[in-house]
Amino acid sequence: MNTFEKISVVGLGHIGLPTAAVFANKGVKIVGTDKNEAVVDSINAGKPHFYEPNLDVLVRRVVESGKLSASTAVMPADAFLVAVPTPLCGDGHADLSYVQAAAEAIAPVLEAGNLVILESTSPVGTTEKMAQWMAAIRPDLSFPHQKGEMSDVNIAHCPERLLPGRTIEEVVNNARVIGGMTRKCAQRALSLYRIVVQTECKVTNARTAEMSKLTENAYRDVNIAFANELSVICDRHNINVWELIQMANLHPRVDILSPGPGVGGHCIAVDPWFIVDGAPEDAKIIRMAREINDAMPKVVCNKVAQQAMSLAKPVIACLGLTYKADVDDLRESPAVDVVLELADMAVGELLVVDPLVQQLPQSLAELGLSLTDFDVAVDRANVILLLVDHGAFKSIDRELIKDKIVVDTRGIW
Ligand code: SAJ
Repeated sequence: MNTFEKISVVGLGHIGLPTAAVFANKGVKIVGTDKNEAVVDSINAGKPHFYEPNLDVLVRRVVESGKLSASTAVMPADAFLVAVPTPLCGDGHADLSYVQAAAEAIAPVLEAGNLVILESTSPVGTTEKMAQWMAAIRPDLSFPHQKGEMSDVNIAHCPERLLPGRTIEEVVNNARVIGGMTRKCAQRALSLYRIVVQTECKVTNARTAEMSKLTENAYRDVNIAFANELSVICDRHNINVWELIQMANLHPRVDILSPGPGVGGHCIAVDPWFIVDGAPEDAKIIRMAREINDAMPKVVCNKVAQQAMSLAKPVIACLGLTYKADVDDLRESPAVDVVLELADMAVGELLVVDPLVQQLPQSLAELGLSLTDFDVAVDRANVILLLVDHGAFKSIDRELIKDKIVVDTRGIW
């Protein structure tokens, strides 16, 4: 019952592919599925379709050994791992259409004794919905919401917590929260993760597991919002917020995070909304934190506009575009929002610099902007706006900027 000879991974993206490769490397036969044919072809040729340290070597190895193969159709297996996107709709709801599509693709090949695990970050109740979507297609099988511990199919939620850039090691070394729709579902999911996970696995119910992932990211969002609110208050009182935080953090029970131009990435800026959406009356701090963090790009732009007013012809070097330091990821980046807003406000000429970005996002390219070399931008600009604390910017020669207006949103100078 608890042996998994063949696992189907549905969704071969930033989470699904590294997870599939790590399981395959442990000798489990993995049949991966992705609706994108180009992704499937690339994986079957032994090549990941995105950059992640060490993933290329691992994928080549497991494809060559026959342990990993990909297809656009879901194949029968002992267990199914669903790692599809759960983006935010414009109205603040989670878009569960990818989870539903995955459930409906798995259902036809399900057999009694199978285990289905949802890894996608999901609003509370999604795992139950997934069970219902499968049950609607397979009335011949029983599911946990119908037969509890006696169900033919076991279903669990085990949220991914992988940090891009470190996914291969984190699949193995990150503690996991495993939430079963029943106790047996959780135990079976635990035995599956034990194949690869070398650290603690906490077993709970599906709803707690769903909420735990949302809680982790909302916790961080709220704490960053506190730091951002402090920075606005400090500006009003002409206090250096970085110095202030350093002082306050000397207290043994205070640990304030860093203010910045806002919160980006595909997780922290998104997941708290799933909590708000599920409990709009009660999620007061969580909603406000999102609003505070989302307002930060505008705060930065107003500050730049105010400082640039004294200049006849402001030329602003915007340093950094990615959502955080030392990644090449532009998703939900507040730095991009700042540049867009500055262009909209027509504060001055904009020069955009990011050594980690090869191509400007469409929204910026459409404005006629292009990437400028650091040296050229700093030489030409009379305003230096630091948006991302990339290592390359931390070590610049301060002489270069000493006669310019500097707005350092990350407190590195
Ligand atoms: N940020 C600040 N001030 C800080 C810390 C971060 O402004 O003091 C900003 C960053 O610049 C960035 C954003 O917040 O724009 C998020 O960065 P992050 O490093 O805090 O988190 P992510 O989005 O890269 O990854 C998070 C992680 N979750 C937590 O730390 C609770 C990661 O472990 C999760 O796997 C990931 O979300 C996810 O998949 O949910």
